[in-house]
Amino acid sequence: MSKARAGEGTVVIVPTYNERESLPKTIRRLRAAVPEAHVLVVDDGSPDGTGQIAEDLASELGAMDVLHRAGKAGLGSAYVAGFGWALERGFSVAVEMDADGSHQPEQLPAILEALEVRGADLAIGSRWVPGGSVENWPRHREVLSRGANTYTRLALGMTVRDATAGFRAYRADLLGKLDLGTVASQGYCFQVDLTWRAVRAGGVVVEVPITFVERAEGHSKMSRAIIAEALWRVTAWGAAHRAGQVRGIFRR
Ligand SMILES: Nc1nc2c(ncn2[C@@H]2O[C@H](COP(=O)(O)OP(=O)(O)OP(=O)(O)O)[C@@H](O)[C@H]2O)c(=O)[nH]1
Ligand SMILES: [Mg+2]
Repeated sequence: MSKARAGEGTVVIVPTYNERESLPKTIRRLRAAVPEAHVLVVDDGSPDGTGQIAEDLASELGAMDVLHRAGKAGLGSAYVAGFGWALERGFSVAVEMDADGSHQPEQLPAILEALEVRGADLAIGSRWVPGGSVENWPRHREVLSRGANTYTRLALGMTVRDATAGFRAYRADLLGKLDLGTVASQGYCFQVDLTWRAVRAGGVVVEVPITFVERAEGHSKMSRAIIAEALWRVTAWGAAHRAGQVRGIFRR
């Protein structure tokens, strides 16, 4: 049975896979930083027992639910499930946040403010705008992230500087227009996919500088397969977009 109340409000969706050390700290910091936000953990049957830890936290703290899924099905599908849950319950804002401490809950108010004050439909916590940064990242990670974002900007013709970023807030009205049932991308590519859908749906996208902190505990789920997925999908979307533009020119 869900403990969420229906109606207005913000829900912070936190996907987890083997985050038993990080999750409690992250959720407590989140509750202190944004006490009014509801929390939804989407756990994919973590073998380390993160799902039960999340349940214990929900009983202790309240205003928190846990969605348990049978097995590891990817970050993208965890968020799509979480968004569906949030839209069904009438939340007006849905936030994406990692459990591993990379996204600092104390910076969430600034992201949410971009929705309230700057008219954003999607506010992205960005590493690659002035004032944004990364802490404790090896050089190769920075090169990869900057390179992926430059490639994405060129391939898709978007102006967003950090389209792979995963600390972000969506207005539910925008999410409802993004045809979430057709999202197939999983890793970083999921973030690019939703940014691209948001831009094409006419959403106002605003980037807010954040400091991204490398995880201190647990293990990264990033892999060569996730990088390869981003590369081929972005290339395919870019090619389809350019082909559409060319057809448009000939139709004039
Ligand atoms: N439910 C669910 N959560 C996942 C899955 N894969 C990753 N996550 C969670 O998504 C968040 C981001 O995953 P990370 O492993 O930190 O991946 P990343 O942030 O892209 O990579 P790093 O920068 O190396 O940490 C974490 O909270 C993970 O536990 C998945 O398949 N299912
Ligand atoms: Mg991480």
